[in-house]
Amino acid sequence: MERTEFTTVDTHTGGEPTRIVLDGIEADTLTGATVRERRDRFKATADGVRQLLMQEPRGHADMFGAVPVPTDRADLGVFFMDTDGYLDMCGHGLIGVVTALVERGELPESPELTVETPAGLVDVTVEIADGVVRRVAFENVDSYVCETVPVEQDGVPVEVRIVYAGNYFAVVDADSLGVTLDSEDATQCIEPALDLRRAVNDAAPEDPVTGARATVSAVELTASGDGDRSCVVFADGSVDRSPCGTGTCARLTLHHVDGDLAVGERVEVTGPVGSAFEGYISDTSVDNGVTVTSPVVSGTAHITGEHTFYRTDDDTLGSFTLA
Ligand code: PYC
Repeated sequence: MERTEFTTVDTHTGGEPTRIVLDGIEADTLTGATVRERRDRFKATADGVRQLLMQEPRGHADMFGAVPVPTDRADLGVFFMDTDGYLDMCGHGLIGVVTALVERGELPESPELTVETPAGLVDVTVEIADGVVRRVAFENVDSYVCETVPVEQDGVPVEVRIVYAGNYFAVVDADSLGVTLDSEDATQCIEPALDLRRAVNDAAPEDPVTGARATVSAVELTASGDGDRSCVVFADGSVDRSPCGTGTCARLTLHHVDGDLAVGERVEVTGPVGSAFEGYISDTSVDNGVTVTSPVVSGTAHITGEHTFYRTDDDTLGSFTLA
């Protein structure tokens, strides 16, 4: 009987998991000149590994993962995956990976690190005390508002704002979708969010900076009043338990463009299980007539355990998601 093994260290960032693959992936499925190329090669040649580690029975419907890869442009290269595919950037995942690798001695105990992601280079600041990472902040890639897309939800017109923050987000007021973020049951957000993502992507929004099509991967349902709250739905209906790192960047960018957030002013965004990220806009510029921000977001992660996963050749079930 043949057995393949994969070693992971798992973290959670404000309740949201990141399964970090340390060993077991064939090196020739990770080749490329950039982290994006390495991710694309993995996607083309070893997507079964993603499915095996993210989906049931070894993962679950809301599992999230990261694969550290070599780079000579930064201290660390990493790409991100979920039960359904890949994201170019992930804030909670980045906080989890940096926390785990610094605490395990696999990254230098340096307060300043750079990380190459498929979305680009990200600067990271690490607060460490007694060998424990207390907080990780990242300055995301450039973020900007793309456009407002009018869609109909159950015959009712809804205004959806498309924001690039390392991934394309459709940001919408939860009330306008008929859901509340006050409920303990965040699963009520899933169907309306997936319907909205389909409608928005059918409308083919454009990225005003690159001129390319902006394909939305995540929907951010928002509520304000008693502080900023959000619930981000992505992949095939996964709910981010954290406030979502890149989603928080999208939110900060919208606040800034709407004149509600000055450069340097700090805000906290709370996610569906009550955990919060803090953020601010560190700088702005203009590209192609569009206001571009540099959002900084910070949060805390914890290592939850280590795994060695097996796949034996007599295990015919493989991996699956429940339809
Ligand atoms: O933290 O950026 C994030 C994220 C994206 C999807 C899930 N989490």
